[in-house]
Amino acid sequence: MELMWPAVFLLQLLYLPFSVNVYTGSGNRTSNQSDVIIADLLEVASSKTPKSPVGGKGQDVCSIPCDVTAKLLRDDKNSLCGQIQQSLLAYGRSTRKMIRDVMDEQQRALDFLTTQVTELITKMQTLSLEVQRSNTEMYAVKPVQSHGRDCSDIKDSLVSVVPKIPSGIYIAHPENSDSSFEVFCEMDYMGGGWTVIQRRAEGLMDFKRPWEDYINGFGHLPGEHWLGLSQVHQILNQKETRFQLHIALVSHDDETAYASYDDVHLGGDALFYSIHLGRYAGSAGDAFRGYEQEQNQDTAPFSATDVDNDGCVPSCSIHNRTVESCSAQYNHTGWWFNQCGLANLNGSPGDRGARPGGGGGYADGGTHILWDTWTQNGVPHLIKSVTMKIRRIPTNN
Ligand SMILES: [Ca+2]
Repeated sequence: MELMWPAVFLLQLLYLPFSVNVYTGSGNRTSNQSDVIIADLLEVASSKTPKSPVGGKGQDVCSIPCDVTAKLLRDDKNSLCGQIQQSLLAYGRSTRKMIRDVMDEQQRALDFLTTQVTELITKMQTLSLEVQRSNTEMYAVKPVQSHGRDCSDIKDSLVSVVPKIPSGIYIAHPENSDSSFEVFCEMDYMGGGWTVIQRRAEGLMDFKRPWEDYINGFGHLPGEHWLGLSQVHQILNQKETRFQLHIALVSHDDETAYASYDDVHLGGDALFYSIHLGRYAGSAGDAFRGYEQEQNQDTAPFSATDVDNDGCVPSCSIHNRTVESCSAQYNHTGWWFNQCGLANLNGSPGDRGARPGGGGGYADGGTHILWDTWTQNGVPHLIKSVTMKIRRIPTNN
């Protein structure tokens, strides 16, 4: 019976340190507490062992000497402490792995959500463009298969046979040109016969375009678009014709203004489609020419973000800023920039709140539609929409 005590204590020792470890969560404290437990157990063992008076009856009931038992217990303690430390290390490793796994899982979930959000934004933009297209197409109907050299010519040829000529898409085939292309004709505005060469409205069409796009045109003819320098040049370059340019502006406050030039023509591709303007008339001011010589864009060649023909060679200082590329400065749009000038109708319509102080001009960083001679209390209007169109000037010949 006496031999059973050490065995029982050993079994208790096997379990106690683990339970202590779980609740303390500290390897150092476990080691100290194991010492205490073993000391307690030794004390209990000695109290349970019947003590006999020295030299009395039953003196040698302790068949295993107490110092041997203590040594066994110490060995077991050391062994258990080692096991506990190994367990703690394994526990730490598995915990770190678990945390890593959880974080990886979270990252995967985040990546998935990011992808979904991006897809939704793309879908929303596509839908917005569709809505814009369907809104504008309701008055464009379908391309009218009438054609002529330009919208003025088409109007002249239809006016005697059609009571009311509708605005919409027609086919232009300029004189001496070997190509024909679609154009949007405004047949109601100021007598009709206008070929639209540019239109900004909602700002959904991206006008940050390379040189090639500005040459060939982009956008939707009934809505926001740029007809293309090549096409405009073909129309303006017809023999024995003169064209006027009309620019109609609408501000975010729904005020309107216009600028008109009684003559306009473009240089060819070798001259980078430089613009040449006649006399100005209008209510918006002559932003093409500006107030000072360096602001004058008349005769300036066209520039885009990838073709720099502007007047900043190699750079110019505008409002204490060094500017090398006006296109880059003006939101990577294309225009007849000089240094850089007060006009850029290819900027973004933007929103009312985007411009500090509510005004226009260079201070906004040049991302907006700029026609900075149109001012109110000395501050340029914030422009919501613009249309540029050309029409033949009747000649006596
Ligand atoms: Ca430059």
